[in-house]
Amino acid sequence: MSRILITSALPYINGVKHLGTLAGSMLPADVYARFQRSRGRETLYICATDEHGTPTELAAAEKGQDPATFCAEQHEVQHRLGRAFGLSWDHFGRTSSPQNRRLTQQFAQQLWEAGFIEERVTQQVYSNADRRFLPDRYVIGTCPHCGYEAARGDQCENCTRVLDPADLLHPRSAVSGSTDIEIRGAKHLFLRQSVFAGKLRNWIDGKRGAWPLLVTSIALKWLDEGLQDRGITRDLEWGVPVNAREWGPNPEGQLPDIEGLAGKVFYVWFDAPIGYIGATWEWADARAQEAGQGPAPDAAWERWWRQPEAADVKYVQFMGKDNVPFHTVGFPCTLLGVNERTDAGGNWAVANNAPWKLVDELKGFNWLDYYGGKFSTSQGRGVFMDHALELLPPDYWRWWIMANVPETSDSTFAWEQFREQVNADLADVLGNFINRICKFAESRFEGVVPAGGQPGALDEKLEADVLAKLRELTGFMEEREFRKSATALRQLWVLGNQYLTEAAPWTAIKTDRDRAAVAVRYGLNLAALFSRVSEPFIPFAAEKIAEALGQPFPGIWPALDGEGVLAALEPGQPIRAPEVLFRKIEDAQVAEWRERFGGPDA
Ligand code: B3M
Ligand code: ZN
Repeated sequence: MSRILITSALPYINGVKHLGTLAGSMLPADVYARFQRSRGRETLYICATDEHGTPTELAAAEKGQDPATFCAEQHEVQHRLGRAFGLSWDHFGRTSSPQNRRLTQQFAQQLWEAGFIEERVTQQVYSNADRRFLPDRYVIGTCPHCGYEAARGDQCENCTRVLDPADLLHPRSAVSGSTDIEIRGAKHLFLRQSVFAGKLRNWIDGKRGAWPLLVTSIALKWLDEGLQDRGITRDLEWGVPVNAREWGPNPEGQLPDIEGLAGKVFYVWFDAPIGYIGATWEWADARAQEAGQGPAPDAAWERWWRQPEAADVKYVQFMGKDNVPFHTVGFPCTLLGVNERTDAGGNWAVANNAPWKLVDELKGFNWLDYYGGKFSTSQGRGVFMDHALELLPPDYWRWWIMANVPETSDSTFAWEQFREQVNADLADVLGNFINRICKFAESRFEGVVPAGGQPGALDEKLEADVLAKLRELTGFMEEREFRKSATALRQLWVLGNQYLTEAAPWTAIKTDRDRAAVAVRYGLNLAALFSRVSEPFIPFAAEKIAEALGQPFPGIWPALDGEGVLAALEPGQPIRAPEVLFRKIEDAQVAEWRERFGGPDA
C-alpha cells in the first residue's frame, strides 16, 4: 500500500483568500487527503503561506509594518481560517521558515555547481525616489501600441500585448508615482531551463491521458513556445538571501560568492515550490518538538521526498491553472537540476544518489468566478473566507464548492443557485433523512438500534444499490473526479430517503414491529455509512452524525467487498437524534448577502 503525499498551491500571504482560491487548490486537496486517510493510507497533506516578493513588501508598507511582522500576523490569520474551514493540513508552514531558506540556498548552490545556473547582467528600471529596482509590473506608463495610459511594464491590460518596461512611454513608478526613474544594469542569476526542455517534454508526454488535459496542454504549450532561461534572483530585501547564509558552518561550503549578488534575494517562484519540502521539514521538526526531542533527523522528512525511501510515495499536487507552468516546468527544472547532470558529451547522468521526487499526479483547476466575473478584493466583490464563515457553517461552503468545483470548465458562484443547491442537497436530502430515521428510532425503539426481524427483498435491494453506488463513488474519489464524486454521494443520500419512504417503518410498526425494526436498523446503518463517506466533503456534519450513532470519528471508509456494508451498528447500540444538521437558507438572507457582497450587476 502506497503512502500519499499531498500539496496544495501555497496561498500568497497578502490578504484573506476568496472562495475561488479555496476551490482551486486547498479544498479539493483536503477532500482527497481525508478520503485517503479514511482508506487507511499513510497520508501527509502539506501547505504553507507563500510569503516573499514585491507584493508582500508593498502590502506590509501599506500597513506600516515590516514584512516579517506583517507575514507573521497574516500567516496566523490564514492558518486560523483554514482550520475553521476544516482544512486538515498535517502542517501549514511558511516559505520564510529557516528550513525553507536553507533548502532554497542549498538547491541553488547545487544547481550552480552543476552548471545549471548562470550569471547575467540585465537592464532594469531603478527608481531614484523609491531607492529601489522596480519589478516590471511596478512600472506604469503609456502603451506604445494602443495608447492606454495605465499599462504595466510586463503587459498592457488594454490590448494584452506583452511589454518590456523600456517600451512604455512616460514611465513612472507604481510605488510612488515618481517619474525619476532610470535603466540600470544589474547582475542576476539565471536558471538554464532551456537545457531541460527535452527531458521535460518526455516527462510530460508520458503523462498524457493520465493527467487532466488542462494540465498537459498548458505544459506542452509552454514547451512548444520554447523554454526560456529564467532569472531566479531579485533586487529586494524581503526574501531568501542569495549570498548571506544564516545557518552554521556547512561542510558543503558557501553559496557561490558572486560579486554583485550581495543583498539580493531569490525570486519568489524559485523558493515557493521548494516550500513544499521546507514545510515537510517544518512538520517533522514540530512533531519531534511535541515529543520533547530536538530537531527531527533528516530521514523523518526526507522519506517523503527522496529516493529510495520515497519509492512507495504517490505525490499529488493541487492547483489553479495559472500555477501549472511553474509546477510542470519551473519546479521540475530545479529538482532535475539537483538530481542529474550532463557529462562532456551532453549525456545525462545521475548526480544524486538520493534523488528528489517529482510530482506523480497533478490536478489542475479552472476558475471559480462570481456571477461570471472575477472575485475582486479591491472592489469588495465576491465572498472571502472570513466573511463566508460569518454567514454560514463551513460545510455549506465545502459542499457547494466541491459539487461545483471548476474541473472541466470555469464555474460561477451565484447566491440564488447556492441557496437552492445547499437547501436541496444538505437540508432536504441528507439532513432530512438523518433527522427522520434518528427521531423515529428515538421515539419508537427506545433510542437503540433495534434487533429482530429478517431482511426482505427491499432491504436486499437497498444493500445492492448502496454497494454499487459506493463502488462508483470510491472509483471517482481515487481518480480525483470531484464533481462526479459529489454526484455519486448525493445519489447515495437519495437512496436513503427512497428506502425510508418505501419501507415506511411508521406504517409497519402498527402491524409488524419486526418489519419496522429491520427498516430502522437498515436506516440507521445507512446513516452511519453516510457519516463515513460524507466526511471528506462535510466533516462537521459527518462528525455530528457519528456522535449521534456512537461511532468513532473520523471513521474508516467502508469496504467494497460488500461484507456488512449496512451492518456497522450493533443491535442494542444506543443512538440519539443529532441537533438540526442544516438550516435552510432563506430568500431574505440571499437578498441581504447579494446586496452586501455585490450581485450580478456589481
Ligand atoms: N502563491 C500563486 C497563487 O496562489 C502562488 C502559488 C505558489 S505554489 C508553490 O496563485
Ligand atoms: Zn496596449
